[in-house]
Parts: sequence; structure tokens; C-alpha cells
Amino acid sequence: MEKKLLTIQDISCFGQCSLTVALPVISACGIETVILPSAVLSTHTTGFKGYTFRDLTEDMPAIEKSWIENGLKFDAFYTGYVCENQIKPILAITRSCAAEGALRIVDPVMADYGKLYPGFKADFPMKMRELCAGADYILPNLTEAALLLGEECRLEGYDRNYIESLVGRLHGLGAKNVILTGVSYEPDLLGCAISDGNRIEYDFNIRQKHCAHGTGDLFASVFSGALMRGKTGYEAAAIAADAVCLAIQNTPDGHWYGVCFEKIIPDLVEMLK
Ligand code: PXL
Repeated sequence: MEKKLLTIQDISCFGQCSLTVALPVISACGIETVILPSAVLSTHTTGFKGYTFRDLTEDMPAIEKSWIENGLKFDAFYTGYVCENQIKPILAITRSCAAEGALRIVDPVMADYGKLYPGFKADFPMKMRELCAGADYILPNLTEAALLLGEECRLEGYDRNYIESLVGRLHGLGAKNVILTGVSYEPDLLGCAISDGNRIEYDFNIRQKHCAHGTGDLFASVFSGALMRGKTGYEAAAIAADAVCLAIQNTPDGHWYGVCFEKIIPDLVEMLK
């Protein structure tokens, strides 16, 4: 049977993030992608005004029941932007619809640049911890990592000791592998720390001229697709970082709300050959 991945995150109708990135990208990786929208928004929540927000928490138990009745099982679960009260229903689905040996990949999407995204309450990071416990991979950025640990965010002026202690403490939340993104020890290089709990490795790329919205979702989507294609955690993270750099390079200045990942899908297919 072909492997199936279920991704749970929002549909931001406009904005090149979450499911509008994950579905095409993971499909392009050659993996059958099943979706469960956590919410439907008119746009994402950063930089747009007056977005609509329909929380789909209520639908989750019935969707789970339908999948159980149909005997549907998934080989991997990749969660991204989810709502305040969805941790328990999501954990229930990852138990009742798991194929043998199913992987759980958690991108604890909730914050960046030292701040929670609009709409999340201050206790959301503690709820997100529950999703991280027992996950095979977690993919926080530096802000999310600090919030998960209930600490002040340090976005610059840190050293290897800080990063490696952060990674160690993230394992302490019960995550088997930690991919910490947004790590930089030199101004021109940006990358991630990849840890299996025994060894920490790094992957760095040249820092791109502009930071762009939605790059975390692109990173996690490529990572999940590459992992399902049999790459190691390190290889999948390196491919994901390359894809993000290429997508930023293919995004015109002034295109502020997302990255033009559509342009790099042929490159992604090539990277996974
Ligand atoms: O890209 C992360 C993300 C996903 N979904 C929604 C968001 C954001 C970041 O702002 O607002 C709805």
C-alpha cells in the first residue's frame, strides 16, 4: 500500500501558508496527502486586517468516527497551526487512525520573532506541550522553543551552549527528535539544529535577504514529505532548508504575505529523485 500522511492545520484561503502549501508540496514529494482543516480563515493572521476565522474543532470527533468506520489508517501525522481546544481531539485521531509504526511530526506553529501569533492566548504554549510529548519530530523556531519551555525568548546574542541546552530541554518535553529552526551563530548564516537525543548536527545556508511569511510551513511540509520518502531527519531538514532558500529567491520583493513555493516545485521533485 502507498504511504499516506495526514496533515492537520488551517486553511488560510489567501496567503500561501498552512494547508495551501502543505497539500501541494507533500503531494509533489510523491506522498498521498490527507487533510484535516483545523480552521478556515479568509487570510492568515499576520499583516491582513479583519480576517474571518471558523474554528472546526466541533467537526473533529465526527471526522474521526467516519475514518474509523472506513478503516482508514495513516502512516504519518503532521500537525501545524491548530486551535486552542484541538490538542485532545488531535491526539485521539493520531491514536485511532495510526497505521503500525506511524510517525508523529509536530510543528508547534504559534509564534515568531518573540511573539505569539494574534488569536492565541498566553496559555496556548502549555497546551502545545501536550502535542509535543511523544512526538517523533518537533520543529519549533527559537521563539516557539522558548515559549514551550516557559522561558524568555533569546533571538540573538546566544551561543552553542544556549542552543544545545534548549534542544536538550525540548527533548525533556518527550520529543524523540528535535529540529530547532532559525539558529544563527554567524550573521550571514542561518540554519537549524537537528538532534536525535544523542547527537546534535547543524545545517546552515546563506541567510536570505528577506524573511518571508509561510517559510516555516514550507520547511515543515518539505521535511515531512522528504522523511516519508525515506530520507533521514538530517537529510530531510537540509532538503527543506534548501527548498525554503530557493522559494525566497523566487519571491519578488514586495510579495510580503508568503513565498512563491509554486515556482520551485520542479526543483523539489528533482531534489527527491
Ligand atoms: O504560517 C503560520 C500560520 C499558519 N496559519 C495561520 C497563521 C500563520 C501565521 O501567522 O496566521 C492562520
